[in-house]
Amino acid sequence: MSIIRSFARRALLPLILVGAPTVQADNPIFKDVLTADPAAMVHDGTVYLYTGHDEAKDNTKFYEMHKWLVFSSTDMVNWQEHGPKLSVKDFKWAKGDAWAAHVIERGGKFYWYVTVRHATINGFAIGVAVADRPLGPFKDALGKALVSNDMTTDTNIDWDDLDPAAFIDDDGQAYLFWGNTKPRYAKLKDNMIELDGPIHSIEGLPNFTEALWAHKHGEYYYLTYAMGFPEKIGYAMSKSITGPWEYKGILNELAGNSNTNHQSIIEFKGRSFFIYHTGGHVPDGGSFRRSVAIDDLHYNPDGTIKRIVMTTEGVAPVK
Ligand code: FUB
Repeated sequence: MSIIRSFARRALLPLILVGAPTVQADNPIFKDVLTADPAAMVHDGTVYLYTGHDEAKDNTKFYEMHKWLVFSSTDMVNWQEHGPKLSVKDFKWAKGDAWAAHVIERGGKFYWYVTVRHATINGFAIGVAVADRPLGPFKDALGKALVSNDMTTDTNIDWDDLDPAAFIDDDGQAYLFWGNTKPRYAKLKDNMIELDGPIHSIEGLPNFTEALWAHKHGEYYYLTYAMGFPEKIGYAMSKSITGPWEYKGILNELAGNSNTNHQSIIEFKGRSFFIYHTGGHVPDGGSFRRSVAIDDLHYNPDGTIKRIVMTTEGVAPVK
């Protein structure tokens, strides 16, 4: 980065932007609020970024998360903060833990799949809220969980039903991916708020921990996911969204001062982006005080993905 550009970004831009609800892109991209578990969606020339919100006062305890935040950008550098748009309280059947979530559009409606702790069924569960616009207002679409721990009794942990990620294939069939320890998916009905058939487990994702994300690029489908603990991000490829999946290697390194790394991958105006979290705010950041970062993602000619280079500079603006 040239001195002039560096000076402009560090000194001039904040002055120019005084009063405007925007922030710089340098990683981590949001300095004034803690963000985790990013899920990005491109809609009508705008990137909407939905995140969790770490509220733990220090790193000695555990996650403290009650709501989800929304940000938007048209260039991946200047972000507008829209504040919290959904909270655990919007799901009457849930009792806490606004963990990882994902928003997807279908037929002009926006479906926000969330991880929460169920109030009456032991363990984590997945709910879904719906809105007519990307910024809401969102409301619980079902009045009950879409997936609860009693539907997946083949594991002996109660946190295996978390981190939902939806995907709509070219033929219009929608799928929901999720899981901790055991990766799972099920078809969604066209209404996006009911499972359509059995819950399947996914083979071919070694060392799977959590944070499934499904996307397609060219002729290939990709499943990225957090592996091991502390987490690296690995990925697998397939010619079909239902597999078989072939593991292709590590995509992103340990996030340093965060045990988790939770990724989201989008294509926007001809470029690909890897959006993830780190323990960003050194020295008060860490595993329970995380911050979202964005770096470029590049494919090889054979469809495999180059290893991510995590930076503090962040990405150049999209034109
Ligand atoms: O934010 C809470 C949990 O940490 C998420 O559900 C996981 O993906 C991990 O990032």
